[in-house]
Amino acid sequence: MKYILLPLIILSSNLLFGADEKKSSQSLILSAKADPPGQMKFDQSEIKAKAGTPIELTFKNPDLLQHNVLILKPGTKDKVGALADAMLTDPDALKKHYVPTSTDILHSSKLVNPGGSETLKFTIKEAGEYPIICTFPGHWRLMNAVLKVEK
Ligand SMILES: [Cu+2]
Repeated sequence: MKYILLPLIILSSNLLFGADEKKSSQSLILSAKADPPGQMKFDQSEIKAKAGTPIELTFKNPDLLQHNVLILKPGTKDKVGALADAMLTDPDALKKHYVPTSTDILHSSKLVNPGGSETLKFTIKEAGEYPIICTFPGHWRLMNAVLKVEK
């Protein structure tokens, strides 16, 4: 009987903790594809979140290339992508982590080195489809996904 009870207690406390955590924030994980390396893609094309609840988005980079991650206003992927392309001639691009200057960019990470990760914390109040792109030169056309925020 002892042997059966202990796992049950651990399991139920995990369930309670998990439920509690959901209310305060939602943890999302997005990764760069790394097998084979250099694909310039995210591992998911869509991630979902709830409007109004704090989001903790962890971006992992197991790839051999550097990548970043940007969350954009709905419908601005091509516009911000064009700004990312234009950074090729910006001498300060590396210093800026290849993040263009634009009010369409809601949140952005630094340039994440191979093997690194970064967690972005933010809240989105309005439901919608928010583009996620990497703005390292030449990546955004392939390296994009959608953060689908629902009510
Ligand atoms: Cu990239």
